[in-house]
Amino acid sequence: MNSALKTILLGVGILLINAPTQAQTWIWHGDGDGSRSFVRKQFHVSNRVRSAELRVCADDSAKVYLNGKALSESAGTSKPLKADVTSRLRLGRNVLAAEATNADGPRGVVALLIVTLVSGKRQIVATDITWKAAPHNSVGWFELEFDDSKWKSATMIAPHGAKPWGAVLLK
Ligand SMILES: [Ca+2]
Repeated sequence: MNSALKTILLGVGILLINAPTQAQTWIWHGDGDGSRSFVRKQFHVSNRVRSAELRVCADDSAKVYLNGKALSESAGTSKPLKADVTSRLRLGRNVLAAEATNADGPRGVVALLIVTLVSGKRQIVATDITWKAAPHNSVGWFELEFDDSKWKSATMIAPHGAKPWGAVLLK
């Protein structure tokens, strides 16, 4: 293969990899202070799921829950969570939640869930200010049935890819 073609293919590859990563942002609650942040997002799956991949990273770490079930105890910058969650999604309402903990310095949590439905349609659930966030937990806060209407909208810390973390979800 000549080098020009290689460059073009590499460029297309990078575009494809980066395409679903524009939306997700590092989030936290309130003013971005505090050593722990509880975040959650309800979303709707309208058709049967062909495949679903979840990636989550927190500074410094996070416990991650999908539909009330724990997926990871320690999704952190050195080892982001990367999981096939195809069998864990359900038709209708779902909830993705994370308890992020910061030891010191920068803090935040970023998540990207890419769902491909049997129809071929792709659905993306990514951390942004539409997530709910709180400095304290409540009973059942990571469960589907939990009423998060009193929780505030999450605060954006930085876009995914920004320093000091870089594109951690693509590693
Ligand atoms: Ca930190």
